[in-house]
Amino acid sequence: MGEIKDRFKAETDIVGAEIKQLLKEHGTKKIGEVQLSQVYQGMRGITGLVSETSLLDANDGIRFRGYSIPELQVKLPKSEGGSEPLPEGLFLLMLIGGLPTSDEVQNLTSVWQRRSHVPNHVFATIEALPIATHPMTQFVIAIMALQTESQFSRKYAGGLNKKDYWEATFDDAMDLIARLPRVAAYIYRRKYKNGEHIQPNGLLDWAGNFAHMLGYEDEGFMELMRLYMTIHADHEGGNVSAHATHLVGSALSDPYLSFAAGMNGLAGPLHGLANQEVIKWIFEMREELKTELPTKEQITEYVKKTLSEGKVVPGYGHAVLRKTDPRFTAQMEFGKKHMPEDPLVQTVWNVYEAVPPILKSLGKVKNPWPNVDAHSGALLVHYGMVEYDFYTVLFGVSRSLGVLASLCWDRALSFPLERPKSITTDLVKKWLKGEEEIWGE
Ligand code: AMX
Repeated sequence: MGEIKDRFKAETDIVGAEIKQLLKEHGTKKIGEVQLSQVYQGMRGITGLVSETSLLDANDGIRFRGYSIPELQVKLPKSEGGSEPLPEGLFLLMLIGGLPTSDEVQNLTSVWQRRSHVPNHVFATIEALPIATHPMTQFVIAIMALQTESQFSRKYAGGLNKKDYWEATFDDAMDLIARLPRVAAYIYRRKYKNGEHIQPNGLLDWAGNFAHMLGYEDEGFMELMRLYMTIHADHEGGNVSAHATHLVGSALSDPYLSFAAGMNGLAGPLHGLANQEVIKWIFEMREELKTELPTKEQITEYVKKTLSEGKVVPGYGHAVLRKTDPRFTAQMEFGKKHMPEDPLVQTVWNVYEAVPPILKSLGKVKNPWPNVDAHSGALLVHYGMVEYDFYTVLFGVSRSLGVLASLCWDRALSFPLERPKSITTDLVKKWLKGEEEIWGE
């Protein structure tokens, strides 16, 4: 553990010094102009954040410290006999930069195993909720219950030197990531498996152990979890879950409070909840058409019906991406390798052929291609995880890797409170008439 922390500190010191110099020399350089429409339309295209862990290209998709998903599938360490990357490796890459060795990844697995204890009051808090409570709500409440363990919050109350914020943040991030699989698996077993819980297996890696605690021992499912936890981890800094975690963290709210905020954002249907919406939509289509494998023509008609009801086609479109999401492609490859004959998986592929031309024909959808959520559910159903209400929790466990690595960087680089300027439409009208100016605070 000490070694990871030392390397992180050394790396952030170097980057911190570079940023200082860079701002001294170029701090007043303009990097873009903001149009009035962008202010009203979700700040699309406004560059206003720094997030060191990953960068999204509209056409190439996500790159983690410069590496694409296909590259990482080759270069990151795997479990023995496995072929999917271990998410521990991706975390180290995002946290420190540079591809980790197998030994470094194994070391992190042991660190997280040692730090994975979840206090009983967290389980009692979950148990106090009605069983019908959505798994994401249970997940967020459990994270809040875990906040009693925050070292940042305890040390801050005791008078923490600014220079040491990063270290307490780092410790909280490690503890929280280590604990999340146990919390998530507890919610799953409580809600869907009669509360028959499964103890952790200390011999397994982080994602393999998560699969085990969920109740899935199939090696294929464990490999899926390793892939799933890797590809959902980060998508640069502006998406709702990453941005919310960063924003709340900028108030020096500890990592538990900050991550819970991010998870509340992930629970929205335009963000992480889309993965449950996709499979629900496909199940409803199959039921209405009374077939397991609808034809492309039938799918086309069903998509048109969805749109005519004023609904979005879940799993399609993206705020930044303009091509098929490489995270979709990685899952499609997994499907081709492990379950090419599965009718649900084939339906996902048929939907992929049917939807883009229809969305394109609407003329307003900027990206007609599938995103990560269009595929994930079908793979999970294949292994028996049919409880789609739970899927966003899986996404959330994975997302902790990226947003908490980023939060460590935020504190190490001493990023300040985030506080953009907002305006009123009344001010806009006066500004357009030349009566008032729009100034930043
Ligand atoms: N189906 C139908 N209409 C869509 C659409 C889709 N999949 N994607 C975009 N549109 C519509 C928008 O609703 C908007 O319509 P409006 O002008 O009548 O309000 C118009 O096309 C323009 O939108 P956009 O600029 O292309 O997208 P955006 O940046 O505003 O929103 C997103 C992006 C993801 C919210 C949107 O594509 C969407 O709602 N997709 C379906 C939900 C989904 O899959 N979300 C998951 C995203 C990935 C993730 O975060 N996990």
